[in-house]
Amino acid sequence: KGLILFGFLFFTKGFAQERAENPFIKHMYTADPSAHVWDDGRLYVYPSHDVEPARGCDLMDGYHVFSTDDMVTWKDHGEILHSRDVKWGRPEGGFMWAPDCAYKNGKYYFYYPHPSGSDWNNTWKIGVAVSKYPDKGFKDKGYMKGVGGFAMIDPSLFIDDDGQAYFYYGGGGKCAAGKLKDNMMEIDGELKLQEGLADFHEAPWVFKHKDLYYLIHSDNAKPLNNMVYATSENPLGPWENRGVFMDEVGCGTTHGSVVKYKDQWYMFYHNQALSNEGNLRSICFDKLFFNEDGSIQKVIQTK
Ligand code: FUB
Repeated sequence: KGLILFGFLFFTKGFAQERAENPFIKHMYTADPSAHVWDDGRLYVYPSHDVEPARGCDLMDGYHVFSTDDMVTWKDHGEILHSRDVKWGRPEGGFMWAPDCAYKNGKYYFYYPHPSGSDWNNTWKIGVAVSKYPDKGFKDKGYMKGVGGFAMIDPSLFIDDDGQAYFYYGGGGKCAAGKLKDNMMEIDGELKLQEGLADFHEAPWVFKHKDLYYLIHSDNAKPLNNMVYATSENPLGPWENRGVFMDEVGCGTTHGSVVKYKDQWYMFYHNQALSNEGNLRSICFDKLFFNEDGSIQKVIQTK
């Protein structure tokens, strides 16, 4: 009997560890997950923080970071930046939207969109905070220069194999990108509108798989957006649209990131499963698989 019980416990534990417990952060509302694997061997997720009451994205006011080394147990490292820490920011706070983080020359650079004045709709900047650590010690260093012209939201960073950093951002139908200088705060040359994307809405994220560059983003499908992808042989395009790889998530927004960890690719995304309310979102992940020809198989969302 003891042996049978041991076998049962072993089987259920193994099964539980294989499963993605979605949403995997349950003690607070989170959205727009940007996932990275850093040199310490852990996978870190930098999301937005939705807060109650579910009034809209105006109350989002600070960022937490989460990490894991087994995709099962997640650590909340606490708040790494709040609007009160941003000297140039909107006096009333709020509107700390979808962030990303990059590692370069021994430092972590945290990028976040935030209005610089009370006229929140016309004063957005992409702020940059820097730290020696991935999960603490971030100090605001001001905002990126030479970035603007349209929706200043959804920054994301891609570091190529040769160490060159690329900066992407966009919303409202347009996506722009450019090389970053070594200081990680200035564009080297000019930002370029990304060509070849189809039905771009927002949430660009770039990664590389077998020498091919992939740009994922949300589309404008009604009533709910899907995640689509495009590929290119160049990190700045032009891109070839490859279609939907993840259906709508049951939420008014969709936004995510793709990362490889311990030989498995994952799609991080959010839904509203915990609240049933589009302004109180929760982050999830599921496995992502490629076909031999480089196309992405449809991501199956586990609930
Ligand atoms: O979280 C605020 C906004 O909602 C993001 O900037 C968009 O991508 C959408 O997810």
